[in-house]
Amino acid sequence: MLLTGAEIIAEVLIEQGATTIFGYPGGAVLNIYDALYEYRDKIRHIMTAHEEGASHAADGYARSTGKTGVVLATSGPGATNLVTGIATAYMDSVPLVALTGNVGTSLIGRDSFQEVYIAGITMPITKHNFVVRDVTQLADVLRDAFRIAQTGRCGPVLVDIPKDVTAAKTEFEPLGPVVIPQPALPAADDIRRAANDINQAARPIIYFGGGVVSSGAEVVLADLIHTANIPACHTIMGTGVIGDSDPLNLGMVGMHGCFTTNKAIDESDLVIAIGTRFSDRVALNTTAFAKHAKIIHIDIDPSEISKNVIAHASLIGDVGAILAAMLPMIAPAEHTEWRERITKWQTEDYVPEDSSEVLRPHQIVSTIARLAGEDAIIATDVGQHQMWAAQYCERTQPRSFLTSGGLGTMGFGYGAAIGAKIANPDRRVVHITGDGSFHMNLNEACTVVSYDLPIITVIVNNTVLGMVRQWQTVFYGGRYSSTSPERKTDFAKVAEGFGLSGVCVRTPAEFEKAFTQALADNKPIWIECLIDKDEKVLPMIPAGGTVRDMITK
Ligand SMILES: Cc1ncc(C[n+]2csc(CCOP(=O)(O)OP(=O)(O)O)c2C)c(N)n1
Repeated sequence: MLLTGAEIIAEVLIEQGATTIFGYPGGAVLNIYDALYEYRDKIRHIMTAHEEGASHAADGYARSTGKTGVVLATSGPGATNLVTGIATAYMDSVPLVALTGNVGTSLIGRDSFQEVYIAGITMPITKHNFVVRDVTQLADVLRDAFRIAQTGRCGPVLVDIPKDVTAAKTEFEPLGPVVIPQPALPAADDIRRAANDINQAARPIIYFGGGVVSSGAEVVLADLIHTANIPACHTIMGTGVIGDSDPLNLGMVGMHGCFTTNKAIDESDLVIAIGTRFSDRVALNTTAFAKHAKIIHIDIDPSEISKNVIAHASLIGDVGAILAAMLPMIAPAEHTEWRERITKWQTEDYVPEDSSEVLRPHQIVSTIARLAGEDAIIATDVGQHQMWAAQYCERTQPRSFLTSGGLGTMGFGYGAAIGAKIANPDRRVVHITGDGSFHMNLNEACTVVSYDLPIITVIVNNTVLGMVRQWQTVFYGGRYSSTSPERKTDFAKVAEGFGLSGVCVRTPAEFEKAFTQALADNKPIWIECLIDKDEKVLPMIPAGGTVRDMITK
């Protein structure tokens, strides 16, 4: 059939299963928006307050479902407003297709109104990007974008489309969804060798990350952990993969991980790293990390092997498929002595003190986890509240804790919560934010109200840029340069102005009452929690340090 470029975009989105897109209109994408009007029964377009919000929403949609998120923006400032969202998705390996309009092909390169070279700008933060100059190539380029976003290690792909390409016509033939090639399994001998190492280890530990979530490998990972009785720890991206109540789950590793976890890595004789990349938040000191251990690295991306920490052996491919192939070769074990040592360390773990008079951050998060239940999705912004959320959120399912791990993007949370709620209308979505982060994205309240999304936003308000201030306390002798903005924002009034409700609470009892009410009302709401500005995220290992440098006060 003969279609315009704009209609072809709509057809390919449908063909690839993308029935929801997030975006914001403008001159260069007018033809696309006109087509979206025509296709409004088949494609739901969610208009956010800001293109950055749209990009985080598409990302939250993808993280919470495993499907590819799609975001659409106009040329120039619309396109550059996507940059933070694209970089966020890139750092956390989230499949995303970003569509940008551009000025007409005859205007490209002339500093035309709202022209930017977005393909150049996003080159280092996309897996790949395209500029489509000929409508006859549009359908295949879009299909390629979906294929690349989901192949191997997932990530964002950008397709820039000049305005005249969206108006031009060509023949279109529908195809099915792109086929994602499955990576080959490593050689059987290599898998056997790794299994033998695991069988022989006296003090093994599994350290896993977001790759397990991308691969959907949570069940086979749990089987491995339980068959061989191997204690496991995770990065922030691996939160929820194994429930906190599992005695073999030692919790989070790294800068704000528990003492036991970091100690166990330090004393282990074998680290089995699965779907993770030894980032500087985990392997804070790359030469001292697990220095008594042999390291087996299992990952889909060969470029991660020995990038930060030298691996003694590696298995490249889909982590779920590799673990499934390895499982029959794993001998049941007890590791009694090793587990006893770990249990003893657990008695030395940092435990924050509860209070009934003032709100303590761990109590806020534990209350959310308890009242919202296991099925709730938690989305966070970035800062201390993010770490408290990770430490105490008690998720038991993958894809239920959405956070910007790699880029650490303040302003990620509200958009991500919107994307998650659109994708999962029957699940509770709670957005945990800080007062600093929330000032970066509270404009998305209008989106939440427009689409009637009952997202509960919990603002952990310490009145300061807490995480940066914590570093100033610990490493700069309390010289608080520009971390106390002295803002006088009345969140409840602002909420009201946007058309949702807001309350402010100061004690655990008040918070529990407000949160319970919010769950019952099932409407969008902001709950502001006033906490002390000197609350710290503990424990903490300073950058470049080891478990021996851990701070607990
Ligand atoms: C976009 C962006 N700008 C700056 C930073 C640096 N940064 C990291 S944490 C933080 C403070 C966050 O403050 P807030 O959201 O109030 O959370 P809190 O740490 O107080 O819980 C800042 C400024 C960042 N991560 N992202």
